[in-house]
Amino acid sequence: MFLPLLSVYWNQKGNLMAKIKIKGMSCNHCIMAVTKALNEIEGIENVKVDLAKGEADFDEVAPIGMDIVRKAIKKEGYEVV
Ligand SMILES: [Cu+2]
Repeated sequence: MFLPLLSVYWNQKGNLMAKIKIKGMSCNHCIMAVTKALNEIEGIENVKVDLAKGEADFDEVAPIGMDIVRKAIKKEGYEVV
């Protein structure tokens, strides 16, 4: 099962990019925690978190399971929506 994403697109370098919505982020610590959690997942690179939008963008260099992403985010105390 692959990640049902808010949006998936190819950037200028030809990498597959993904965007997910995350609930519960409120400060810089949250950005750091989410960024670290996502970067540790195999297949995810170049994580960028937008606190105001409650979104995270990243390169998807290999197929990523939604359950893995959900669990990693939940472990930090946030929720993928
Ligand atoms: Cu915070």
